[in-house]
Formats: sequence, structure tokens, C-alpha cells
Amino acid sequence: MKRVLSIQDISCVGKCSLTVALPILSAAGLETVILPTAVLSAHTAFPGFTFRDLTDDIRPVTEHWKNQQITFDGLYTGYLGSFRQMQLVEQVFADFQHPGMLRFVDPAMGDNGKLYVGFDGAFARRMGKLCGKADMIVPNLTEAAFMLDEPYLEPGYTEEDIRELLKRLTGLGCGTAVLTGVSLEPGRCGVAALNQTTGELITCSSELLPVSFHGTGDVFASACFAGLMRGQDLETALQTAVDYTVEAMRCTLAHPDHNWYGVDFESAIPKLLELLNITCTPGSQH
Ligand code: PXL
Repeated sequence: MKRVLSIQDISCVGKCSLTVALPILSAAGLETVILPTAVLSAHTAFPGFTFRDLTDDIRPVTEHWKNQQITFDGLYTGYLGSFRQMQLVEQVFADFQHPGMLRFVDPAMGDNGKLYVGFDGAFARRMGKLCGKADMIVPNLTEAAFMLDEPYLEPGYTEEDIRELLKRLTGLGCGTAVLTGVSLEPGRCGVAALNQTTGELITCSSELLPVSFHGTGDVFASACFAGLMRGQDLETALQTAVDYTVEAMRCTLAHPDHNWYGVDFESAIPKLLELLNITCTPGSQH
């Protein structure tokens, strides 16, 4: 079984970051090691959330793993809360680097043209530097604009605009850039990716649902990373993640009293397993 590491916060309530990544990656048949960067009572869209910073534990924890010769097939980082955490993540990338290890960065910082509470332009530009050290990054249009310090691409953009934006993102230094929340046709929404070495533009889309939910970025990133770790090629992994995210949104909408703070990704897990061709044969996960 592949072993992966996910570095992000635990928002106890809110269905995001590690409470999304851990169940999705485990369901995908990946041994998932977690490195919580902070514990919040709830994610930062809740007023009055509590925040326990765990930055000082990152080094001792990873040093222990190194002493125990623990290795990873992939590293996946999400929401990070400070400049120091970004620098420590770069150190973790370097410490555990080996050929074939995938460094996957979701620069979770904002949405709908705005950064989340607590972030500013300088933080976003520093996140751009961390993205330069990754093999693959998955920003949305908001995060891309802030990392590159340029205006947010308003709806009405063309495929050429997206290709140029992806080129500037790969210019940060990452191998592959993926933009999420891209709509190139009326009534459809999905993702676009550029592979720096081949120059190929890949797009994947699904029907555009008339809603926007918190936490879909984390569901998408977790499923995309899971697909890649399960051996899917880029295009297949992107389609897996788009289809799973849309299914999670549909499951959420199916409950009239659904909560406002996250999507019903749990009910959509059977669909994820189907997309990943995972069956329950003993030993099949290895
Ligand atoms: O979904 C991204 C995310 C992760 N972690 C925390 C957040 C958010 C988004 O608001 O606040 C703490």
C-alpha cells in the first residue's frame, strides 16, 4: 500500500482540510500519515473560532519519522497558516525527497476573488514560492491571481486567457499547474491543466451547479491526489476529482436541510471508489 503524508490544519467542525483529506485518502486505499499544523474549533468562516498553533511540533515530528526511516510516496499540503509553516513545509519536501515522490500543493487561501480571513497579498506571494517547489499545484482563479500578484480573472475569460494564466503559474517553477473553478462554456464548470514539459492543455468539466459550497476545493484536491497516487494519469485523475466533487455537491443538495459549511463528500465515497476502480477484494490495495 502506498504511504502518503498530508500537511494541513484540523478544523474540528467544518468539513475541510484534514477532516476531508484523511477519510478520502484512506477510502482510496492509501496509508495516510497526517501532520496537523493547527487545531481550530471550526474553520475560519465561523465567527469566533479558536486556534491552537502547532508549528513548533512540525520539526520534532518529522525528525522522529526520519529517525524511524519512514518514507512517503507523495506529500500533499493544503491550508497553511503562517510564513514559518510554509518554510517548514519546504524543509519537509527536501528532507523526504526521493525520485518518484509526488509533491502536491493546494494553496488553499481564498475563493470568489477574496482571500480568507487572516491572509494578505504578501502571504499569497510567499505561497507562490512554495508552489514553485511542487510537482503539481491546484489553485482556483482567486489563489492564482493573488500568488501572481495580478488582477482576478473575471467571468468572460477565454481558453487562451486560461492557457496564459497556467503558463505564468508553471513559471513559478512547478511541473504541472491545474486551475480549478474554470468555466469555458455556458452551463459547464471544471478544471484546466498545463503540463510544463509537453505544453499540453487538458480540460475536464461537468455540469455547472447553481450553487457554491465551502470545502469543495479540499474535496477536489484530495480526490485528485488520490487518483494520481492510485496510478491514474493526469487527465483521468482530474476527471475523477471533478466527477467526485460534483457528486458530493449533488448529495449535499439532495438534503434540503444541508449545513452551510461543507459538502456531503461522505455520501459520495462509493462514487469515488467506482471512479478509482477500487473493489473490495482482499489484498487488492497493495
Ligand atoms: O477549505 C480550506 C480551509 C482549510 N482550513 C481552514 C480554513 C479553510 C477555509 O476557510 O479556514 C482553517
